[in-house]
Amino acid sequence: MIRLDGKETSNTIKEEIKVQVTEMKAKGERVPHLAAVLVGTDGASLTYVGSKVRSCEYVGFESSLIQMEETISEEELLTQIDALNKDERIDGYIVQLPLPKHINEEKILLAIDPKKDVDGFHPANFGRMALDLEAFTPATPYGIMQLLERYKVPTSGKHCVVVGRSHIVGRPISILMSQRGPAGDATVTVAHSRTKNLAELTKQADIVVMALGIPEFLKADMVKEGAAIIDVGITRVADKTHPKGYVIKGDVAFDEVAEKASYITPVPGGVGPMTIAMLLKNTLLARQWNQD
Ligand code: L34
Repeated sequence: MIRLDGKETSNTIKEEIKVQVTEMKAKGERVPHLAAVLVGTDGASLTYVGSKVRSCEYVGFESSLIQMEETISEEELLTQIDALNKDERIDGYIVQLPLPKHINEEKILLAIDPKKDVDGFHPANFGRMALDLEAFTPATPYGIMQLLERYKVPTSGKHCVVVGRSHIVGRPISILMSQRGPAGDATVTVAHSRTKNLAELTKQADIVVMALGIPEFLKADMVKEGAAIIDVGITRVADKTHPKGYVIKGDVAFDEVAEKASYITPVPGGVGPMTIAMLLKNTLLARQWNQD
């Protein structure tokens, strides 16, 4: 069993980006600038956005964190987005999800200039990605593709079962893995809450991508011997014995599934850190694609 180490791989990618930033600086070029909009004070969102900003500093990017009150109106957020679209110093930005319930997420994502949409959530980017055109690829699926590619996990002609159909993970990874190219050429099945006999499907899979959000849902008796397991789940489960008051659980019962797996991503330290690294990669691409 080989652990797909997202922490280590994300560090490698950050080093690669850092080298490119140093070269940009040496040529007198402006370095990439990422902005992150965070609405409210959700603990997990604060952690993820904080990590994104710190990683920018590490690789030599400029970064801006825009924190807004939980109670702001949709109008106020749209005004902020308009300002970011117009701000020539900002190469790319993200609006951290989830947003408060009174704000229409779809409307917000549509307002982001596709050229600055380093999350790749705008329909223009998502559509371009699905049509094999140059586009920003959403960071989490992009990170999974990088892990598969860098660890040379066989995917061509393999049966991949994706569990979950979210716009951020399940849907895009199912498209990417069925496309031609590295980490692609797989035969993909998308399973979701209405799927019947899920275990029958996952047991046939050479690769399982779990993006459901239910802690330790995938058990050893649901997977084939030698399968590759990608765990995208990241749930904070209350645990008073821990200093933070919670532990982070993936969608996979790691210990028992690891015994049967050929490859497996841990949680934490798997897909999560890769998401951050690929956001940086997209910001570098934004800088390169939108040269002034
Ligand atoms: N707009 N919203 C937007 N873009 C995104 O790409 C995200 N996502 C998801 C939530 N909302 C978003 C993230 O950034 C999930 N996500 C994310 C990012 C980083 C990590 C997990 C999820 C991560 O670094 N995870 C660490 C543990 C961090 C902890 O201590 O909680 C890990 O090792 O898995």
